[in-house]
Amino acid sequence: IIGGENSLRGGWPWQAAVRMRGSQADGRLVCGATLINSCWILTSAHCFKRYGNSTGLYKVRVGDYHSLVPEEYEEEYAVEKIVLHPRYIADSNDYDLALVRVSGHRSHRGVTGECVMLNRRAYSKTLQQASISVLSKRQCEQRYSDQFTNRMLCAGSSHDDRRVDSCRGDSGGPLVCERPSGSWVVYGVTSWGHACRLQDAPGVYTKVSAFVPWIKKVIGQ
Ligand code: 4AZ
Repeated sequence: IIGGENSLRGGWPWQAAVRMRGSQADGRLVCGATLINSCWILTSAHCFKRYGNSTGLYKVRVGDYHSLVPEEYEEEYAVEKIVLHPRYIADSNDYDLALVRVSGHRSHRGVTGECVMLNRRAYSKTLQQASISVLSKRQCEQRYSDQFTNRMLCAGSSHDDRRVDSCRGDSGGPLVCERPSGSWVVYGVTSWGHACRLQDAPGVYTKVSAFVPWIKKVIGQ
């Protein structure tokens, strides 16, 4: 996130992260994700483009705030299953959604590889949050023309002077909205955009509402 702020510890209890497991890149951040029940996380399909969708390569961390400090509430799990949306095609941004089933076995927290990661790219060490506004379909189409489909929504900063945006490392993570009742809804999954924090280039998110039947079918309820 660019232009965001530190989240509160435990403030977004459904926030999860897909990280590399084993090898020298242990712990390296792959993508953000959202815990949608006790076994499944929602993320974007393009998260598995680079290293493939073999479950042994990844682990899922939940409850994290400071990526380098093992904290009381954080937990890591092995990955049991990765289900990419069947209509997702690599190199397209459409249908950019995946479900990951987390194993019941907690795995060990690895910290070694993270120092490597820190040297490679300057991701924030603490979980960030930012407030953005969802734009109309017409505004998104104006900016992205036919790349923008019915499976997407776009959102950006409402203040020109303090622009905030999602960026590399945020992919797969949630765009959430609060209902008047106070409950929160996963509205979007961070997917793509033309650069980050560029004026007139809102971030593009997978529109979760278009996938509710598929999600229910996969997670079996
Ligand atoms: C990325 O590279 C990325 N501002 C994520 C979000 C956006 C752009 C790029 C949207 O993962």
